[in-house]
Amino acid sequence: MRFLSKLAMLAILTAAVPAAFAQGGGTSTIAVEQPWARATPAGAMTGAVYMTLANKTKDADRLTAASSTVASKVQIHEMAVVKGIMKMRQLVNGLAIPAGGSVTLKPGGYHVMLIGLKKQLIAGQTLPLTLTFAKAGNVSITVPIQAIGATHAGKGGMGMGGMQGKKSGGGMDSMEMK
Ligand SMILES: [Cu+2]
Repeated sequence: MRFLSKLAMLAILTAAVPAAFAQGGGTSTIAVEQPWARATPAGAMTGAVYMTLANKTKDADRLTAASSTVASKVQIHEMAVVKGIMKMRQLVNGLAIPAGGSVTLKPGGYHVMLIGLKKQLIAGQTLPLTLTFAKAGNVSITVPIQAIGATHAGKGGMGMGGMQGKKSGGGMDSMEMK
């Protein structure tokens, strides 16, 4: 019964958060701020989406999954330098968002990976993305697509070309898992 009462409490908390906090997710307790995706070259099979996730509650939450109609598969990835080489891996347990804190997904770090792109991502257009949180549930957002060279972090270098290179060096499926 403890689980049920927790659920009820969550429902109350959720209802108390103004809808304006979340783009497109009227009942979410996670704010998705400044989402953007990087445009892709013709024929690219992967893309990346970045954003800041702000947790407005006193409970830690977790981004556990994502989906989009423009990709056959969407994963939560981390990019890190391992022995001088930039590598990315899937965060199979999701991405933690601390209570009252925020996590920024940006080039060279965390990102939402679009795998098996069904269409080219063109700058100036948008793509739909649904994020699934352990507690906040589903949040659907519209993600603006920015030019290939765009970077909000102020440091370029990790373009889609690099990701494509990774792909040819073994493929996404053989990527090292956590
Ligand atoms: Cu990735």
